[in-house]
Amino acid sequence: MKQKHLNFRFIDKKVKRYLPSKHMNLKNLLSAILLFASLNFYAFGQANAPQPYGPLPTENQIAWQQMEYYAFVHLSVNTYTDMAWGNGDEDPKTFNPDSLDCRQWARIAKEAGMKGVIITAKHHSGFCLWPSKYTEYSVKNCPWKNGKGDIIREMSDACKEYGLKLGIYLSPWDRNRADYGKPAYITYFRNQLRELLTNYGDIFEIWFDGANGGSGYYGGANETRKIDRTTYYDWDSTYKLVRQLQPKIVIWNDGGERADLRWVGTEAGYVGETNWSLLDSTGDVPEDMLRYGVENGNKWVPGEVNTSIRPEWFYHKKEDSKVKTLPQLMEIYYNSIGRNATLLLNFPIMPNGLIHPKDEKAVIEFAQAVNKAFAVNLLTGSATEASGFRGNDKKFAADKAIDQSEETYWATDDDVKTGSLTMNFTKPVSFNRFLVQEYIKLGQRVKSFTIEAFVNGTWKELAKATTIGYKRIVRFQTVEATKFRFTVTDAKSYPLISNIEIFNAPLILAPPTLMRERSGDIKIIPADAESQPRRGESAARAREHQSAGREDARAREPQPDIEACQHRSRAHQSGAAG
Ligand code: FUL
Repeated sequence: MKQKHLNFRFIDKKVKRYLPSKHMNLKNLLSAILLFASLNFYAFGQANAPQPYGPLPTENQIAWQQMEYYAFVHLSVNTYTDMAWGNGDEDPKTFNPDSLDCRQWARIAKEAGMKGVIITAKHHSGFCLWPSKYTEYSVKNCPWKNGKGDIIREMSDACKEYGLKLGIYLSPWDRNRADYGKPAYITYFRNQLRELLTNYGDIFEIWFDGANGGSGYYGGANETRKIDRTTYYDWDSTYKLVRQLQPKIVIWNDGGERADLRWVGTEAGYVGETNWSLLDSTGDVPEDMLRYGVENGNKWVPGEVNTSIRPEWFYHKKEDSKVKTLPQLMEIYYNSIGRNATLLLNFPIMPNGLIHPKDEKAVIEFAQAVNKAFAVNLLTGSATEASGFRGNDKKFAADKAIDQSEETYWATDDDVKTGSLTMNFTKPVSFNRFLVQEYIKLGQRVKSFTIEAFVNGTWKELAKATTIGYKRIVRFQTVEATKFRFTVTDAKSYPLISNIEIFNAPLILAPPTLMRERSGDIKIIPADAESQPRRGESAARAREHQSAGREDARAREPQPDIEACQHRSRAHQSGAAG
């Protein structure tokens, strides 16, 4: 069914006899008015406003999701011992980032297109990057700035200068404290939270890492301590304190009570292709729920993809040759921001207090490639038709999905869970990326969709995909077409589509990646499987491979055995956290 436009020829005939004339009487005039009104209603009705469906995001979660991309910085005493984690007994005298420049970090983040920075105010070592009044294990007792420095202050000032938001990582596990595991530590932890959430301006996100390897210095006890992570931290009360001090904050927590954001179950830089922003508010969250969310979950807990630009979180010189390549970073982009998550990309800070030039180069090239890929939305100005729209009300018509407004959307009637948008181009258009967004303020609804291109007189399926959420980007090999069709094939409730765009991303020229699987087989992964027809193939032949391209896309979902080679195990998954 096409969009219903007013048929003026039909109107002409029908109303001719009612048009005002010198012989017209009052009765006829009234009838004419009524007829016009009803025809107008038939053509463009007034629909009921769409109602929320299922759990909804808070304003804070929406503001956070719109940030899309932000930085992590890791710096602590273990930067100077070349360890992944500090034990808690590292001498503060070793901590001397003599060229420390938070403005360099902020500049790089800004130039890379990031919207904020989350800093490890306290990592598991317990060493504090700010002069906390509750401990001596901090910058107060290090040679840097003769113990007068405050890295959180410098970071906060730099963020303000560069227009970035500030986030704080405060490790609940503290390997330095003698009272860790006892009730007194919770008071200490909350005192520190109060300092951090009071003295440094607005904080957009707080990170409560669930890692706990058990062993530590613990004020000289040098032992293994287990805590019951379901009760020890009393997260409920801590969350209240956090929200009271920072009403606009979002809370990340992978270890305790359900917070505002969820870990996606891996640090390898991807979330599931299916990604519901929902979880159940109680009960365990196994890895697959973290990865894919829970379709019928009762709480809005969207995923954040956290990964490092190098293999580890802290700086290790030996990793100077292991900075992620452009194709790897692009892959991460599509598998995080392109799959309804945000991307939190880490910079390990060098012992001198700076981001390594190789990391800077990588992240700037990454930003340029993303900008190029999404520079020109080829749907702008194309003629749009919907299979139908809500109550025939122009407010919900097809063009609302291409009007560049976040507040308008194409919507179907209450009982219609499928439907399509077709774009007609005035001349053939080449493209290889599709971007789509749901109006998540009223819930996440779409379960599956397809995209097709009209090539040489027939519709060819480019891809089949599942969830959308805040943003979904689909890649496929370049196709040249005169029409494009997006079809919602299943949804939990009538879909609300706020935006669709298509792009022709340039090919990324880089060598393929070689990966050894557990079986011993070597897998060759092309740097850019899409963007252009396969080498040596004509465009027409390449188009026949569109469905094969879809298979490629599925194969890119990291498989468990491949992933095992990439994925560092997390101590808190081992159960050591108690
Ligand atoms: C993990 C920690 O153990 C790592 O050191 C790092 O901080 C990462 C972001 O979270 O759980």
